Amino acid sequence: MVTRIAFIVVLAFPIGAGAIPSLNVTPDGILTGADDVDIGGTLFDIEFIDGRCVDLFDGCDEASDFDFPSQAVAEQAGQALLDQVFLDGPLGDFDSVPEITLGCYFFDSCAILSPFSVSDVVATMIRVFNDDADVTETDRVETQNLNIFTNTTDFPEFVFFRVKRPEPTAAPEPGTLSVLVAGLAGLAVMRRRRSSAGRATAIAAGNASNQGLTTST
Ligand SMILES: [Ca+2]
Ligand SMILES: [Ca+2]
Ligand SMILES: [Ca+2]
Repeated sequence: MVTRIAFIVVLAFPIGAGAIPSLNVTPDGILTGADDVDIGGTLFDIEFIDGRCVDLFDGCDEASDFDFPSQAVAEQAGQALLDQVFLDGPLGDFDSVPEITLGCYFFDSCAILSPFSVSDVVATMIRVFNDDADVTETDRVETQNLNIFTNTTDFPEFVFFRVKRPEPTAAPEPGTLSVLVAGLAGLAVMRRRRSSAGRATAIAAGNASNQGLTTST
């Protein structure tokens, strides 16, 4: 009976609960993020990153700079991390050992932050408080204000989370650019030739019909 229930659970889980996030863990066992985190029914690839709000979130000067630009949505994102990512599992005890999350070096707890609003130089953030297992404080999602110039690299107990940004693509090299320009110039020349050839044909046709008119009269 137990086996049968386990079998049903295994079968039902991927359908009922959506995709399970895949955790990104370095060979040293540090959690750097997770792909396919279910936040309100949409899957997001999340990364943990130290730095300053002003650098990590497009200037950190308006709500549209943020991945989750309302308290409700940001809270949902934070809770999703607690429920789906900060768990003890085969890849690491990411619930009970806060300092194996990238950017967290404090044994006791870690606050993983995502800004959702900003006023002047103070951003209001969601704070996923991941506590270690053996103290009375429990994991929770709350809010916190932080100066937009505060660098979480300087704080062992703070790190940001955000939607993973695409790898920066290399700017076209001068060689590639000159080939492109030459190609465009070639197209323009061809177009010009084609239109003057067209004009010549029209003139020739016109002449022919004129001649036709003169012979018929
Ligand atoms: Ca901005
Ligand atoms: Ca915990
Ligand atoms: Ca940090």
